[in-house]
Amino acid sequence: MKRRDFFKAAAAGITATATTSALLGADRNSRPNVVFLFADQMRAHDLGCMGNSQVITPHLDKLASEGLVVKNMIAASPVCTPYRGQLMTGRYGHATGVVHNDIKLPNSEITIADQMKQAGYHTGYIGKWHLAGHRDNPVAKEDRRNWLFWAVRNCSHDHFNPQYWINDETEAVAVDGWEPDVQTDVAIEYIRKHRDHPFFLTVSYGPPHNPYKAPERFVNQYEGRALKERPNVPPRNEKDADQLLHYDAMVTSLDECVGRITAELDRAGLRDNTILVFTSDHGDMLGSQGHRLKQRPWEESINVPFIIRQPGKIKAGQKRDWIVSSVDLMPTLLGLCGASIPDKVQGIDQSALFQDKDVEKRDSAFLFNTHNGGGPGCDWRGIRTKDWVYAFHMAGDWILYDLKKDPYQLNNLVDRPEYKRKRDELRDALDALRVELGEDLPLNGRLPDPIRLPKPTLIEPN
Ligand SMILES: [Ca+2]
Repeated sequence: MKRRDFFKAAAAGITATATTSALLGADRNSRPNVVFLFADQMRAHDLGCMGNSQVITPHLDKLASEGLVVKNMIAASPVCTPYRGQLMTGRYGHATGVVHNDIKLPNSEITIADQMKQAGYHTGYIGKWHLAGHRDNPVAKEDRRNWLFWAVRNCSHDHFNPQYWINDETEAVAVDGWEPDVQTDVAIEYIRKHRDHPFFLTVSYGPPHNPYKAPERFVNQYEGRALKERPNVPPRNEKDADQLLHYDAMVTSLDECVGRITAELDRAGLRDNTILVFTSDHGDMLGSQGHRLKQRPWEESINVPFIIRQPGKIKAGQKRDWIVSSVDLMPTLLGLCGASIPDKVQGIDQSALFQDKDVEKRDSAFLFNTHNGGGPGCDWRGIRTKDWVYAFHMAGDWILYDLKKDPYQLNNLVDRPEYKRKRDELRDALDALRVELGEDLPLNGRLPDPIRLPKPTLIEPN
């Protein structure tokens, strides 16, 4: 189907669900809208506003200058389905059962869309869902969890051949075009149709997830730029030589989409009454430490972008080193909208912190991964503070880094006797967190792949 025809079908789907919005109750000005945009597999470091001078992200950098950047936004379980479970429920995977990919979110869990709908919002979800317990079939209505407008392909990374199920359709529609562009068309139409009523729109983009292949027009923007690898990437195989280029170019394609959405909010007169978020579910090692993809405790895997703009409420131009966990997103968004937060939520409502009305409540983030669902990585648990990260696996201590002195994690201090005290302190804190959060799952499976670095360096003890 041509992009234009798909757009018409999606617009009809938006109109069909929009008719219910009059029944929801809240007035346009009583609640801020939310546009929650998230990438798949994008690292915090791949943004101009995070100090990366080679990736082209003008719209995201502008958004950052108009809002708040959190530099330590931590994916508590750095892989798709567990992150999405946390985003929906504000609860960790060990509590909901969504501990690895392709697990269905139990219908007994209360979702962010349930709460937003109850607060009078219309809800819309576009893009990748990955909480249905399968990958390719349409998602049953009861499993859409109160997302009223729905244009979803549950899980695919065929970004050049997007397909969607709209609302209750049983047949998928295949669309010509680059997936984020098509999704952004629909998002813009959703915003237009809902400008007179509070809405909560989530767009779950696919890139820069592998396969590492971006459209030529974005790759061309990098012509003449020599892209430098992060200092913790050992030499690549020749076949992977273009990975970083295509990854960065995919990020630039999302940047353009964000630019289109911000322009539409301006045009619709909704800029000031809309909370706009850009983030990602987890990062990508892209060769750092000799590892690829995600499910690792290193920064490239756990630290994700986070920009939030709310004119007049969140002071513009802030860059903060606060620790925020992915499990905090649900209660924080509910808090910003004045919606009620369910009792069983484990995350922290950071809305008052973001709006400058409170002090920091979190000094560490709990990290969890299990390998049972396949994919890279192994079973491990970890703790990330502003200055340190520590993790263990089934055979014992694994990593310890001083992030202030060693931001690229070139010196694993875990076995260094002079850091024993720090290691024990973090391990105790992690043990305490596990008890507090009720996590005691056994660690099984396999040991991690070895760490590979370009060349050893040495960090001196404190
Ligand atoms: Ca993912």
